[in-house]
Amino acid sequence: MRIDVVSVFPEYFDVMGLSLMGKAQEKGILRITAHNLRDWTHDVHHSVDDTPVGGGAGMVMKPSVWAECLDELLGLDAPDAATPCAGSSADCAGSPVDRAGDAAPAPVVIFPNPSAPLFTQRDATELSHADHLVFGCGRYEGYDARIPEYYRSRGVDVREYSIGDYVLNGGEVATSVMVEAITRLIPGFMGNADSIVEESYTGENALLEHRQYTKPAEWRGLKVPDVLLSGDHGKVDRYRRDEALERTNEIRPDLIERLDCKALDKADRKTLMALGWEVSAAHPRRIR
Ligand code: 6GU
Repeated sequence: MRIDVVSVFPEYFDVMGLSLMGKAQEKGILRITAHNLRDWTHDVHHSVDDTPVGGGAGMVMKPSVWAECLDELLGLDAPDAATPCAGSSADCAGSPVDRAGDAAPAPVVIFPNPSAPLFTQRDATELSHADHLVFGCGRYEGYDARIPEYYRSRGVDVREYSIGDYVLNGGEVATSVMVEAITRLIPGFMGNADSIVEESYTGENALLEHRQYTKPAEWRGLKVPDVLLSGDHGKVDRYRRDEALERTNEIRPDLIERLDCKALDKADRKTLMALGWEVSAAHPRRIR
């Protein structure tokens, strides 16, 4: 997978050479390049932003600089200046994407945006199958809305995502989060594929994970639950599954509401009923 990250602070992404992401790059299954958006400016001040049309606080990243950058990274021809893009998308571009090289795989462009839909494990899984991702990190009050609009009109798959209900100073940290969530799902990235399957939020029936313990069996007066020491794998699995259901019920009941009842076994149903859920419809429903 090729990942291009564009930011006015490309140094933010130096950390991507560390740990598993660094190893994946050495192994050649991943290539991450951080670019400085100011490299696509032409003025002496290398300015990338301007005041918001309509007024208001802060600065907005202007479309012209982003377009030169994205045209280059996506291998798109700039439109003829004499025939500005207007009207239907078919008028302003070859169809659907007039890219320079035919064989290049379709890239996905992602703009982190706190006012966009939430990025989920489902998005991470889908994007882990892409060949080329381009992340555009906004700063200040954001970026001109015509940037994503224009590239969509050229047939590019453009996504905007928020990583949670809180405000960050820019898209850099959000990009780091998404890149990590996506790249760890690339086949060959992790040593042990099982450790992906068992994690929270993975698969259709997402539950929070059970708690983990290691040795010693008693530490500072605190004991590991006896059942985990029993050697009975069936009992251990059931104990962990019940704990996952109980913790999810407590912390994230919204995830219980999304479970597919058909995918629950008899013991799951019994546990959920004891926790106050009705499990005979498509999804659990709280009854007490
Ligand atoms: Cl994607 N960007 C910024 N600036 N803040 C955020 C975010 C993104 N997601 C949550 N907060």
